[in-house]
Amino acid sequence: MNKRSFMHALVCSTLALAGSAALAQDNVFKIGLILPMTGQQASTGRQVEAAARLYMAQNGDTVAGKKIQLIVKDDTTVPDMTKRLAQELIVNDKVNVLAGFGITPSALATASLATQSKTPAVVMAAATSSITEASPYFVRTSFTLPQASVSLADWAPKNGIKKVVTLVSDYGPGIDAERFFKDRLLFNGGQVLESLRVPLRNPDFAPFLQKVRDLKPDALFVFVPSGAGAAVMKQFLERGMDKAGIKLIGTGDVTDDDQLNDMGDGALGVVTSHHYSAAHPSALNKKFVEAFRKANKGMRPNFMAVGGYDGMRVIYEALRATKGVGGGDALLAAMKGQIFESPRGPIFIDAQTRDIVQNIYLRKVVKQDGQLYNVEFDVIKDVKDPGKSH
Ligand code: VNL
Repeated sequence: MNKRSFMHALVCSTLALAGSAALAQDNVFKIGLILPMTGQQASTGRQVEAAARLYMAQNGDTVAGKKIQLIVKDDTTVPDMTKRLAQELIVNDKVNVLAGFGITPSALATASLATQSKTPAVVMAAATSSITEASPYFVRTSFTLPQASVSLADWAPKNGIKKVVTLVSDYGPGIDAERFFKDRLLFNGGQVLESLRVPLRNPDFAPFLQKVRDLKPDALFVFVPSGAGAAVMKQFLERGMDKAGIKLIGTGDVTDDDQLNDMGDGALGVVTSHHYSAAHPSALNKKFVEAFRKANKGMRPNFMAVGGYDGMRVIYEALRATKGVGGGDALLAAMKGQIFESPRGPIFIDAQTRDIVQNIYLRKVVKQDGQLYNVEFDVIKDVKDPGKSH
């Protein structure tokens, strides 16, 4: 055995041991929640952590005789760090479950560790379709970009939008959004004049928007990750794109509830498709939004928060179903097939794909009581990830 494969074997056996050691720990059930609490995607970490803590405050910290311990780690939005933290959580802390994952590269960096240690890993934020295929231990409670994008491509040509330019962040979820929006728009008789990609790190949208202006599409379709939407909106308006007759459309990441209310009236009328709006008109959501605000100095929950909240529910119910005695495989089995009402609407964890099936809503930015909201005006029910059938 050479040194490298020896090291590999050592890491594998350490991970395998860590997996069984978790069983031996009697009264504590540990959830390792890895999030970007600092760095470019810090708003996602803040939202998911707040929601996880709210879920625990509302549902108690003892399940099936086990005391739930939430261990939050900041990966600083750096995937290598996510991986290192996951390894520490598995080997040293002997966590029963991993969770969080603010961006796709962070989830992908952790896939092999989850697989080797047989640790279920609940993806609460990241949304590239292929993530759940990278490890059989991934279960997703966020959404996928193909899921969110195709409905908008069905809506657009029926509403006078035939020629579109796409503008996406140049990584997993952006590529998914671009491809699935475009394929569906072409299928519906529309046209994509150009597909532009901006770097994920410190993007400058200005040169791209100038190009869009010159191309004069009916609309600009945008995907940028949560936290970057306000910058796009600002530059879109500053360049007078709306006055030039170009509409802004996109997945709901761009009119993120975390930032929407600070975007100003220029955001009014923007149509997006997504799985969650803080304005979703259900009794359960009203209660969720109110409790979230109360616990977080008035902060409005966004789609990341709901992914964290529902992810905790999936973990709690898996622990309950396995009566506190199940290892990773038993917990994973108990996560598959869960079906329940979320603040976003009814959701279902597809047992085959471990991915979420949920409603996708068409929404328009509207002012209600002096505040900007994504108000839902149509719904496509029980949408599976279209990325899985490709
Ligand atoms: C991802 C997808 C991240 C959608 C996002 O915000 C988002 C991802 C941080 O998969 O990296 O809105």
